[in-house]
Amino acid sequence: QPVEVAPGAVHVPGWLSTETQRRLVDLCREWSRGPAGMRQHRMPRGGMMSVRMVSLGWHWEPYRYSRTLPDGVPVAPFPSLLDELARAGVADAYGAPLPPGTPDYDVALVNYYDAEAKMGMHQDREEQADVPVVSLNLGDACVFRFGNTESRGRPYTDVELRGGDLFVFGGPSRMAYHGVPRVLPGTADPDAGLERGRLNITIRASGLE
Ligand code: MD5
Ligand code: FE
Repeated sequence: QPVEVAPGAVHVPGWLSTETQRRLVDLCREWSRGPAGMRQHRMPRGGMMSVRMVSLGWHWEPYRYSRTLPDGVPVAPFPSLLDELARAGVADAYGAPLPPGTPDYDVALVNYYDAEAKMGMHQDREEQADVPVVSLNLGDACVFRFGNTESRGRPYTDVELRGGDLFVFGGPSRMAYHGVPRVLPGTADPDAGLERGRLNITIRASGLE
């Protein structure tokens, strides 16, 4: 039941089984622990991001990738499960697998949103490869704002993303501005493993060596 929101931007509601959601929530908890675990980043102008993040494969911070955290701690490895889910997600969203020769998925950002967290409109432009981004959603629903490639402003489309949903952004939508204006607290399925807050796993190909 894929829904094309814009060319190359496809929402697949209810893509993850309840069991896979629980497994991913457990893995997010593991990835969040330890010195390479979840942190809150400072933006270049001084404010703190409200979303908490952990990176796998490459460390993302505003606005660059590196192999180590600022304190020299190595980044946790990129799990092959996320490559498998990303490829399966693209195939289901687009109705065709990624073409041979597409660079491999090698980085994931796990974003945790509490009830008050938001993400401003931005582009994902640190990657050097033009490969669709895959977004997996767990826990509370949110309003996801999908914009245009020209500016942070209108036109945009607001989509409700719920726990278990898949979203794939590629082709002409890869450089669209997007953000999360609000979380919808208390909307998570209690059987899906996350009682409060929203987790988003965004899987990407960095195109970096
Ligand atoms: C989130 N995360 O819900 C979103 C989901 C981020 C981020 O935006 O950068 O961590 S991933 C949404 C996304 C990725 C790449 C392209 C587009 C959307 N897009 O073209 O709209 O926490
Ligand atoms: Fe983004």
